[in-house]
Amino acid sequence: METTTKPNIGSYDERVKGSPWALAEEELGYKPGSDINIAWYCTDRICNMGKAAKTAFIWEGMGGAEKRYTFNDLRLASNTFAAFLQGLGIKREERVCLFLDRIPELYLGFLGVLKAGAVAQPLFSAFGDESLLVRLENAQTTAVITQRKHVGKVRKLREKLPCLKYIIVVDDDGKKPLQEREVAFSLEQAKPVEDFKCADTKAESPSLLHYTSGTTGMPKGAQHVHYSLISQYLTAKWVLDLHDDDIYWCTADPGWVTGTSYGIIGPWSLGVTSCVLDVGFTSESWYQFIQKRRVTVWYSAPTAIRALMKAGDEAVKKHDLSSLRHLASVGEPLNSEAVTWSERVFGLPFHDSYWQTETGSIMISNYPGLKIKPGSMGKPFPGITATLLDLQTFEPFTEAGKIGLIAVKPGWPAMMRSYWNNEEVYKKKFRNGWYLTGDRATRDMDGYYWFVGRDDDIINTAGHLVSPFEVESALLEHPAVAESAVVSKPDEINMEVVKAFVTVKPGFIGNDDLTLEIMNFIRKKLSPLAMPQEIEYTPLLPKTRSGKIMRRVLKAKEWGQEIGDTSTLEND
Ligand code: 6R9
Repeated sequence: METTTKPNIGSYDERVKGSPWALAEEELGYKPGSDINIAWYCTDRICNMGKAAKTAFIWEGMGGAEKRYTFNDLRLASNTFAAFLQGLGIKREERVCLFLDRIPELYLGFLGVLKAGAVAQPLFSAFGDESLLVRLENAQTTAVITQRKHVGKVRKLREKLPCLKYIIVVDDDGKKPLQEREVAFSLEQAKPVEDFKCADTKAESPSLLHYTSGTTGMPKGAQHVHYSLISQYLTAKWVLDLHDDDIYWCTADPGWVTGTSYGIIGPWSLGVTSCVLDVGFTSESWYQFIQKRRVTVWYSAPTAIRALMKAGDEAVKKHDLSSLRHLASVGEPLNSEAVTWSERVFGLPFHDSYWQTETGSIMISNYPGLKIKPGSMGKPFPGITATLLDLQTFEPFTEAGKIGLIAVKPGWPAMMRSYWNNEEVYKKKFRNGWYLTGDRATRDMDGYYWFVGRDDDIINTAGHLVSPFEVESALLEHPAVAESAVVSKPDEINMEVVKAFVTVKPGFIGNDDLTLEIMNFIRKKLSPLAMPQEIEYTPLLPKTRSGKIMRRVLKAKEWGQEIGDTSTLEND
C-alpha cells in the first residue's frame, strides 16, 4: 500500500502561483478560438496519441457480466451513435436526454451526443414520471435515449412533451412493437462508423445540462460548455492524481455531475482506464470489485464510506485491496472519523473534495502531497479564487474561524454558463462580483476550509440534493394531503433523510397505512431518495404571519437545536 507514484500536482504551493488553465490548454493542444469537443478529446485524440488499443472502459454488471472497450472502441461507438442521431435529424444544440441504467450505452451514448454537437442531458434512471416530466419539459428535450425497462415511464409523458420527437430504445428485442415516435438503435448491431466528422463545437458551445434542486421552484438545469474540459482534465490530473497506468473507479452515476465530470470526461481526456460497476451497493460487491479489477484510484462519497465503515474492518480484511493508491470523496462533508478509518483499514486517507453541479469541476480540495487535516475540505484548486463572504454584507473577510458564505470568483473554465430558461435565478447566484455557492464554511489560519452547512433548506441525502419544495409539491398531489412541510432529519448513513410533516384532509386518518401509501406515491413520482423516510401527522404547521410554512422551526426540532427567532410565527 506504500505509494511510490509521484503526485501529478508536484507542489501545491508552487502550483497556486502559476497559470494552470493555460497549462491545461497547452497540454491538451487547445488554442483559443479553435474547435473543442469533449467527446473528440476523450476518444479521437487519445487514439491519435498512440493509445487506440489501450483499455478505456471496463464495465461489470449483474453476475459478473463484463464488457471491455479500448479507446478505439470508444471512438467508433461514439461515431456510430453520433451518426445515428444526425441521421434522425437531431440538430446542433438540441437536448438529448440519457435515461439509462449504468449500462455501456450510457457512457458511449453520452460521447455520441456530444460528437453530434447536441447537448447531453443525463437523468437518473430511478426518476419517477414527475421528476422526469419537469426536467424534459424545462429543457424542451428533443430525444430521450432509454432502455426497454424504462421506456414505459417516458411513453406515459409523451403527450405532455410536444418537443419530444424521438424515444430511442437501445436494447429493443423486437418482441413488443415500438410505438409512435419510438426507434430502436443497437450499438452492437449497427455498422461501426469509421470516419465521422465530429461537430466543430467551440469553447462556448453548450455541452451538458445537469439538473439540480433549488430551494424554491422546480429543478434548475445548469448549462455547461465544451470549454469545461480544461478544468475537468486538470482537476482529474491534480486532485484524482490519474496516471497512465491507473485503473480508476468513480462510483457516481452520470445522472449526477460527478459521474460525468469525473466518471467520463476527467479520466478519458487523460487516456486513463476507467471501470464501472452496475450492481447495487453492498460492501462485499464493492470490495470484490476493487480486488478483481485491481482498482488504483477510487473516487467515492461519504455515504458509501460510512456504510463501509458500518460493515466493519473484517469485511476489508477478507479482500486484497493492495492495488489502491489514492482515495478521494465528494458530495457531503467527510467526517474526520472517515478519514482516520480509511487510513487505518486501507493505509490511505480519503481526500475530501468540494464542488457543485454549477461549478462543473472541483473547487476546494485535498491534494496528494499536501497535509490533510481530517474533517477539512482542504484548499482552493490552483486557478480558483475562493473566499468567504460575510453573511450580512456579502463582503469578503479573512478572519480565521468566522462563519461565512463560500464564494468563488467567476471565470474558471467549467463554470455553468446559465440555468436553462431561468436567467433570473442564475443572476441571483452572484453578489459583489462573486459566485455564491449557497454553502457556509470557516477557514483556519493555514487557509484550509471547514464545511459548516448549507445556507438554504436543501436536503443532502446520501450526497443527493433534494428540494423540500419539490417533495411538498408532489405530496400535495396525494388525495389525503392538505398541507405539508418537508425538512431534513439526521441519519447515520445518509447524513440526512427526508422527513415530511403532513396535515390530512377531512375524512382521512394519518396512520401507518396512509404513511406507506404516501411513501410509495412519492417514490414513484419523484425518486427513492426523495421519498420521506418518516411522515409525521400534525393538525397544524408552524407558519409566519404571511402564511409561509416555517421549515426552520420543524428542522431545529429534528436536529435538537435552538429554534431561534420565532417572532414572525403565527400559531405558536
Ligand atoms: C459535486 C456535487 C453540491 C452540494 C454543495 C454542498 C454539498 C459537495 C461537499 C459538500 C461538504 C464536501 N457538498 N461536496 N459538502 N463537503 N466535500 O456534490 O454536486 O450535487 O450539485 O451538490 O453538495 O452543499 O453545495 P451537487
